[in-house]
Amino acid sequence: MGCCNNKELYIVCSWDWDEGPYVSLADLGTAPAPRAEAMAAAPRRLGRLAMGSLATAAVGGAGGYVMYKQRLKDNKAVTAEDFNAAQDQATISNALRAAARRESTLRLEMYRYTTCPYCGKVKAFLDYFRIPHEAVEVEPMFKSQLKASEYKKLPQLRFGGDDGVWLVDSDCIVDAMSRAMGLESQLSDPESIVVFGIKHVTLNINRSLASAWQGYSYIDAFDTIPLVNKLFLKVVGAPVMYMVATKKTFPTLVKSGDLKESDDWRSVFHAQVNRFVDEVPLSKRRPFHGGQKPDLADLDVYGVLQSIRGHEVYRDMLENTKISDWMGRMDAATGRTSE
Ligand SMILES: N[C@@H](CCC(=O)N[C@@H](CS)C(=O)NCC(=O)O)C(=O)O
Repeated sequence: MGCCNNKELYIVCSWDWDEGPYVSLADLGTAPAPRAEAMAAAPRRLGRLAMGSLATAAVGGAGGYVMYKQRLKDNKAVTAEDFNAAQDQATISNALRAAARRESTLRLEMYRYTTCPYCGKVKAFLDYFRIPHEAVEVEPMFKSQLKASEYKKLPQLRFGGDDGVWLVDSDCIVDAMSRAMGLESQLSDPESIVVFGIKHVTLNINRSLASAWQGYSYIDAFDTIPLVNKLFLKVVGAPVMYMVATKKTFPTLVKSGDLKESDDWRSVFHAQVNRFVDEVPLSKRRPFHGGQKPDLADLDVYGVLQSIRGHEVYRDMLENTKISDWMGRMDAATGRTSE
């Protein structure tokens, strides 16, 4: 994902911000109006435009809110535990063992959003252990790629293609894969680090409308997603994410004592990142949390942070915290080329 999103925002709104009132208002008419007439008509047109914009925003906002509520309901319709339990357990264990040995004959698909921190954890795990898989990008608005699954959250693994079995929920996936690989002890994972700031990452990405919009620019890279969905996602999705961050996530974090009303979100996020580096402490001699090799804490934190790669918040973090050397080492360990 690139940092060109502010430019896109500018393009979407350019009729409004960029042009002088006389030129742009005359351009809005069908026939060229004489200057005096055009100037007299200008306030009326401006009024109509303002009303139109307000109505569109209100309809978009209300529509977004209804969709958001319905989505919360759908997401809760079945739990990950129940969904996983309903799968053919023998097929899952065989598939997991074969995948762990990298000998699977079954197709392994990982359904994800690029920007989902939970998906990032699973992706980092699969990449680090070189477990062959196809990443299937789910279009976040309508999630049509998930038609075959009753469970509606991501990440999800599917073994065996169309009629295959599913394994969902990042913790369930990583636990099951670790067990299949006999890795429990190597991958000890202190609770304090597992929960590494997913909410803080989301909060920072959605701290303003422009930032939330940029959070969706990654979608432009996927040709499988129709243009109209991309636009809808930005126009409706970004404001919804911004509202959720400011009106829901932030008050929840204040209530739970994770944040104070007066906290600067960016500084808190950076302090958290530095704490991860300092706690070990990470250095050339101790390159990973796990020592000479990454452990699950390394993979979790790396995975969560990959969900914002390419966003301004990621660049700012690399430049203004101590994480950058470790990030380079993790890129190399997971086979990702740093850009
Ligand atoms: N406990 C789950 C949480 C997964 C989750 O909340 N994923 C988000 C994306 S980051 C999701 O799918 N939200 C529902 C949606 O997009 O409708 C896990 O660890 O996998």
